[in-house]
Amino acid sequence: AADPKQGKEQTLGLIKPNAYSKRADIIGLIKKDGFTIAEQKEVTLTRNQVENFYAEHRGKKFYDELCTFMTSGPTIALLLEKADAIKEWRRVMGPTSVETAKKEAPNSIRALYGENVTKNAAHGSDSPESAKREVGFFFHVEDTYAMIKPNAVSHK
Ligand code: RTP
Ligand code: MG
Repeated sequence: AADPKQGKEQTLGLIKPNAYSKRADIIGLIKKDGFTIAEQKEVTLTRNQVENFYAEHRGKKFYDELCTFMTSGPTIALLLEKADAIKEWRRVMGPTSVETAKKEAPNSIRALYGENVTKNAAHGSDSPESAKREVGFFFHVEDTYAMIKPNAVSHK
């Protein structure tokens, strides 16, 4: 979501479980690249949470392996802010495939910290709509979702 006051955009970044031990290095790169980390949270995702987060991939051949991996250890969730943050963060992460990342973007996070296409170190939202949904998944749900999801506003 763009902030008209600063011209900045928000996106959801994840440091996936395989890169948790490198989180300090990765956060250093993120800051060096000019992102503001507006919020940060450490969470070990449950199977249910991952299946919901990655619901768009349900039924694909990599879905089960992806969900198992994402519950295998702690994840760092980051609310990132920068001009054009969604595209910028995906550029900094590099291609999904670590093999491709190493060839085409050797300084990218996935080239440096990914192990394979599943354990590829990082996640980033791919559109303003998914950024809004994914930021709400980890942060301030009351601000982002309650407005549009009728059954999330009932406190009775
Ligand atoms: P992400 O959603 O995690 O930012 O990654 P992405 O947009 O670059 O890739 P996407 O197509 O959305 O896939 C989500 C995650 O699933 C795993 N994956 N494995 N074995 C495979 O062929 C395969 N393809 C995707 C990766 O962990 C990918 O980041
Ligand atoms: Mg994706």
